[in-house]
Amino acid sequence: MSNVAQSSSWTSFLKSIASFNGDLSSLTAPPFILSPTSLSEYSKYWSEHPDLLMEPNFLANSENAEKYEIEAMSLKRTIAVARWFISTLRSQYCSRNENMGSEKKPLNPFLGEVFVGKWQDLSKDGKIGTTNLLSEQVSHHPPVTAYSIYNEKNNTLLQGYNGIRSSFSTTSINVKQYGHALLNYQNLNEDYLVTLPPLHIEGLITASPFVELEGTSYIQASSGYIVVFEFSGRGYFSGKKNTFKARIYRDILSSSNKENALVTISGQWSGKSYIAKGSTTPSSKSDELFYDAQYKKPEELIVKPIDEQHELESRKAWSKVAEAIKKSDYDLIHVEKLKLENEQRDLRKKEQESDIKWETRWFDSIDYSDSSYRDAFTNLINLSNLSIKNCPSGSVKGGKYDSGDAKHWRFNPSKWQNESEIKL
Ligand code: CLR
Repeated sequence: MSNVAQSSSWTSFLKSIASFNGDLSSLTAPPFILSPTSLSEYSKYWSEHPDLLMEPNFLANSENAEKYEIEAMSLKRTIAVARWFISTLRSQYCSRNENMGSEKKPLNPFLGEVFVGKWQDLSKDGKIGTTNLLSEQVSHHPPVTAYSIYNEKNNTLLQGYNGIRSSFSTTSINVKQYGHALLNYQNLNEDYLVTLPPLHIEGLITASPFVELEGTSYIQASSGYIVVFEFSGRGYFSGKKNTFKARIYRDILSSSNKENALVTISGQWSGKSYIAKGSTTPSSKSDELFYDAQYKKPEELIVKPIDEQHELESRKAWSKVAEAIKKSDYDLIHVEKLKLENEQRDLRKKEQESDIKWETRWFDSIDYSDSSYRDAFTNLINLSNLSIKNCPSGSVKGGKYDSGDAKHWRFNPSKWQNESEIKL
């Protein structure tokens, strides 16, 4: 075991996890496990392969297509969306390990913190266009981040929000994700609902934490097709880490029997995966490569230099804390964090005194408890038989987690159009 793992700061951190109240952000961690990056930045992981996110646009139905052609094309687009989803996972769940040596504790965004940037079109023919990211901390207790990823050229909008609830079990931290992503291809008149998988953090005893995905994620298409992803760590499907199996069904009804799968995909989401027709598991020897996560590097988001940023922009607001973390200066980290936290506390106090509520900048909380209300989301919820409630992502309707309010964060484009202070 490493020195770090045996250090008193790590063992006391482990003890505090064992007795904590569920809010990971409230834990004081030793400096070597702190990341200089705020959680509000993590929204960028959804689009580090913009070409894959745009791909369904290039698989449109041909004019006067017959029914079977339309069916075939919507299946192709669903496969493309599944490929994009798999392509996000390495960035989402492995990038801290790859860039900083282990999973880290991100900075806990303050209410109203924003993070924005863009991906330039790297294609030769210019058909991808620029993709913009807007990320905003819409709640602090509990932490919730909302985001909008918009590509004007292809009229494509990915929006979503996420929060977590965690618990501790003997050697790992179990994390349930709340929220979802909604994908709209306006030119295709097609929508997708993406749910977020549960995960657990392993490697705590040895002070080298890493994430393992578990359980299920769904992608429901407005065409009816549904993709069911099953995740597992080392040793369940095979001896390899980060494995998954995905099955695509004609609709939720046919998904009750695995034999009904039209397409089966399997492999490692951080490595190679394969695809085959029908319900048999594809093999690396005889079947087609579905995705290779190591083949193309993630495209980096372009973010303005800090001195051009607004006070609410993540990297600017946290710059002194981030510097202190990079220097591993524990006292300075503490001092700079306290400054920020006190400022926030004062702001909230002033708001309370004058009876003003903090207004979110680009997102609205929409209450779906009125069952006569209809939009793309309610349509996808009905198709998928998933819960409409704000409960663990991917919970089924009528299941044991189907409870809570029915409020979800949605992007409000007119708020962004009227934005005068924050620039991309
Ligand atoms: C945030 C939303 C992203 C996907 C994602 C990836 C990693 C998760 C993160 C989410 C939430 C915060 C998280 C992190 C891994 C570790 C970190 C759970 C879900 C916790 C707070 C860190 C705990 C401290 C350990 C390093 C011991 O789309």
